[in-house]
Parts: sequence; C-alpha cells; structure tokens
Amino acid sequence: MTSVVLFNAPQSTCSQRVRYALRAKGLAFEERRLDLFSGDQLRPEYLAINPNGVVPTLLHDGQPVTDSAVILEYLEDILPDVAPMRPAAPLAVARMRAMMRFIDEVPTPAVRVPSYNLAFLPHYQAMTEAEFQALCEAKPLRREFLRKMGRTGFAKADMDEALGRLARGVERMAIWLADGGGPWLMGPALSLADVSVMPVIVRMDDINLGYLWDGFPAVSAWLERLRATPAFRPTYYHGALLTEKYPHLADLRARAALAADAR
Ligand SMILES: N[C@@H](CCC(=O)N[C@@H](CS)C(=O)NCC(=O)O)C(=O)O
Repeated sequence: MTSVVLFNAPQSTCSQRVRYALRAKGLAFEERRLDLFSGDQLRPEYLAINPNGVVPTLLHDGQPVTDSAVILEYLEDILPDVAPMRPAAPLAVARMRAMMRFIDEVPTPAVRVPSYNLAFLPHYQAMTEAEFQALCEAKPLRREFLRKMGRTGFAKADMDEALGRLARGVERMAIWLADGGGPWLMGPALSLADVSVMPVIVRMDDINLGYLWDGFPAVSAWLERLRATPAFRPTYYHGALLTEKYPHLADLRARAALAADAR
C-alpha cells in the first residue's frame, strides 16, 4: 500500500494549495501539522526532508517532494486520471505553467508582507533582538525577508509595493477569466493555475483586501465558485484562516463589513 504524508501548517498558503489538490483527487493522506512559530520546520529531522525549512513537504512512500507548485504537478503525474487539473495539450500545459510562474513571482510573495505585518509580527516582537537575529540566521529560505521585516514590521513603502503587486495579480486574473470565457482561469475546467492562486485570494479576503477586486466581478464570482467546490471546506478547516486564529483580525474584518454595509 502506498503511503502519503503531508507535512504542512493550517494557515500556510503553500500548504493550502496541496491540501486542496489532495482532497480534489481523493488521495488518502496523513496530515502532520507543524508549528511554524515553534520552529518545527527548522528542526534537523525536518531539514533532512526539506532543506529549505519551509512547508509543505509531501512524503510519498518515504520519498520527499518539496515546493507546493512541484507537488501539485507531481500529484498530476501520479494520478493523471483522477480529477485532472492539468490540460492534455502541450500548448495548454505551457500556458498553465506560465500562469503559475506569474502567480509565484507576483502575488504569492506579495501577500506575505501584509500577512506578516497584520498577523505574525507580534510573535517576533515577543523575542529579544538576539533571539530574533538567531532565528533569521536559522532560516535557509526566508532569512533576508525576515530581517527586512525586523521587529517593527515592514515599512509603508514595502506595504505599498506589495499592495501594487497584489492588485496586478487580480488584474491579470480578470484578463485570464475574460480571455478563456471563465468560469475558471483557463476556461471551462479548473486547473492548477486556479489552485495556485486560491490561497492568495482567500488570504486577501481574510485580511480585508477584497476591495482590490471591487471593479472585477468575474474575480469575486470565481472565488465564490471555488468556495463551493467539495475540496474547499476540508482544505480550509477551522483554524486555516488568520481571522480564526487572531481575534484582532476578526474584529477588523467585522468592522470593515459593517462599514461596507453602511455605504
Ligand atoms: N516555494 C515554496 C515556499 C514555501 C513557504 O514559503 N512556506 C512557508 C509557509 S506558506 C513557510 O514554511 N514558512 C516558514 C518559515 O518562513 O520559517 C512552496 O511553494 O512550497
């Protein structure tokens, strides 16, 4: 019998991609939840399977597969006929991969900036400067990112830049939806491009950045359609959203909803 273990974290956007694909394909897996603020991802036993010290990692029959976009493609390779999310024609595959690259270049890194400032910063503020610097040093992939944030948070210029990149991501989605005729980014069939951008859009909605698609009804319709797919709910179990873990963000969201209703 084949064994599939997913090392991941509930609120990690990269993990959410993989949880969605596993659920969509109905592949049974053992979920191991890492506590990223306790440093589970930096322990030697985890670094042995993922030297980048980040989640997710898929362990298939004891063999590690790392990087969420790579894992998504791997799942298509091992289960091509179950809920396929990669088109068959080489040109269509190339188009899908180009979309995934754009998503990984532009909106995916950008959403980390407001996420860290709004939700994760207090975890680091509770540390001494020496502890914080040691933590930065221990991170193989996110060392410079964390140092740039520091213990006071990203500067306004960084936040503005991130918001610009997120807005560009939303605009590009609207173009893809219009070009392919929707309802999914590549047209009638849901693809890995949809799964790749899903956690960014869900996170933006969670932290009150949903106004960035106010002028793009096709993007809100896309989100509602995605939320209605059977794989969505088991992916976003309770605790997967930031507003479910951080009460101050839930308050902000409730106040923003009231303000929107009053307009
Ligand atoms: N390109 C990688 C990025 C993975 C990544 O950045 N994971 C984040 C959570 S979404 C993480 O593990 N962060 C822990 C840390 O920075 O220490 C992927 O897509 O798998």
